[in-house]
Amino acid sequence: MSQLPIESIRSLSDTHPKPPHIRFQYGTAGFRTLGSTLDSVLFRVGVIAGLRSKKFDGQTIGVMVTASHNPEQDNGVKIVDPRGEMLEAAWEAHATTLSNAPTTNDFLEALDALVRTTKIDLSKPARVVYARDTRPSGVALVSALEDGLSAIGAEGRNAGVTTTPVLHYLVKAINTKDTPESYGEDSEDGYFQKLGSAFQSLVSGRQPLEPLLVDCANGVGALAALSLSGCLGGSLPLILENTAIQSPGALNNACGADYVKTMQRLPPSLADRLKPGQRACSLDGDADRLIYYYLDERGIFRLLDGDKIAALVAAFIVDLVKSAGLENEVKVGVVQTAYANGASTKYLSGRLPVKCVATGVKHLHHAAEHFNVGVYFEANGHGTVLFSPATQAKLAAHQPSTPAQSTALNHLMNLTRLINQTVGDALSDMLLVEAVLAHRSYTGVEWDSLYVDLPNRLVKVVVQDRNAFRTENAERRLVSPPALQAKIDELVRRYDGGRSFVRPSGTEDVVRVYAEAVVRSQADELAFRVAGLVYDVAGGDPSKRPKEFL
Ligand code: 16G
Ligand code: MG
Repeated sequence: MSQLPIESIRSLSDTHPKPPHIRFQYGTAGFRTLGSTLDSVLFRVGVIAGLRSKKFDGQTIGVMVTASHNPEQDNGVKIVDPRGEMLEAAWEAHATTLSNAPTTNDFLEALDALVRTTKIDLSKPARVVYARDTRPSGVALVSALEDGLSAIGAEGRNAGVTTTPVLHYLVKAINTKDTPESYGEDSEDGYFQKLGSAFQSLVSGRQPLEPLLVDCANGVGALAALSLSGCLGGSLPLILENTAIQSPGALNNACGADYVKTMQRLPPSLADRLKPGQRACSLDGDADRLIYYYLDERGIFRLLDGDKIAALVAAFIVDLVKSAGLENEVKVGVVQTAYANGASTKYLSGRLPVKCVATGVKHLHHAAEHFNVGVYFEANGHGTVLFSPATQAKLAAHQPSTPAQSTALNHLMNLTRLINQTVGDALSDMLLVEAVLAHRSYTGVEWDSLYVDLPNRLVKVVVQDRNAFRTENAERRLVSPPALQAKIDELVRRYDGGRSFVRPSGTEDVVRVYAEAVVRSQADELAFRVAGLVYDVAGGDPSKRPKEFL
């Protein structure tokens, strides 16, 4: 058995010391914090990714340097497993432990323990593909990562500046290259060509689409959307907005999917740009979230969030499956979280199976794998559609018995090429939405009217210890602190169509409160009153209780 290259790790690790007094955590979306504190983490992630690759017999592992929708000064890093999926949970814990080893010696000891407990054969090769978004701190962080890769002797491939979903795609494409499961050419251009050709086949013969305004959040999505638009052959005119990737501080600032969904309003920069009735969408800072919207004829902002996307797409796929003559063989299901608007759950569960899981892409992704076709979206715009391998084989083998069946089957096959199967991609999802709108001849108005959202409100509460909050039933109920859930239930009963839940955030040191009700003022009041209950039980100093918590 080979040994860890102790000396090479030691000398490079000493140039990337861990800052004292900071505790890092590989959370829901990897490590994420102030970019200036992450140097040692990136170095160590390089070493860990190398080991993870050895563990998989030299298959390529991905590393993405991004902090998504966070402000520009933040940065982060996440590891992508060989099939293009998020890192396995057990290794999230290993990554956390290794990132917190105080000294180089402690780091080496922890590495040694990891190699022994997970039985890694160090003689195997290691390959890692990595990319970053447009954050200024990314340049130095990538070079720390490269030091980590060289310390462990991993072969690195720099995919440059690209989106999170492209990096996930690359991992899968590299690992399936020249195999029967080949996922496509292993380059960004190869990916966009694949999406572009699937999209053009899907919309050919339909009415030309009106131009779509795309808010690129002043991030990497601007570059990606530009490349993608070159692969669409004019089938979808894109008007790219918020593309200032060089302007300091512009990233995600008053724009992007998170801003639009949280504020439930138009990015101010689009105020003079969007005409009533025109469709627009916002990407987030690493282009894995998508939110649509439009202004109605009175100029009022209307949101088409992840729930509306799920409703649009799931109903379309169900219809295609039926038209292809496959309704008895291919079952479509939907996965949501507690944040899904109650009206969307009602709309969907009247049509197909709907499952609710805990927040975070990996939970939705895994649940969606249990369906033949699993449509999953978080209300915040993360999501995709998974076609199980058996279903893909079934589509390929199915003999249509009428021309109509054949057309529907073709559309389904094109959807499997259009939709990113590794992780949600804002740009792939955008093409998916546009293809469905073209098929249905829907404008934003008709899409919006599939169901009417219940008014809802999200509130953050700063508490002394968010770990005191524990949930069950896919985060819809609290089991601790004791007795709090009973008080929430008591309150919710007083509101028409009321629903509320409380969960600790996985990305910020706060507790989140969600509430919805039939009337806007009631949704707001319910959210603030539940927030008040939370504050009283766990917030600390009563004199600091926010006054809006009634
Ligand atoms: C992360 C998750 C997202 C989730 C959000 C919840 C990924 C790639 N991202 O951004 O899915 O909705 O966290 O944040 O998994 P919260 O726990 O702070 O509410
Ligand atoms: Mg993101």
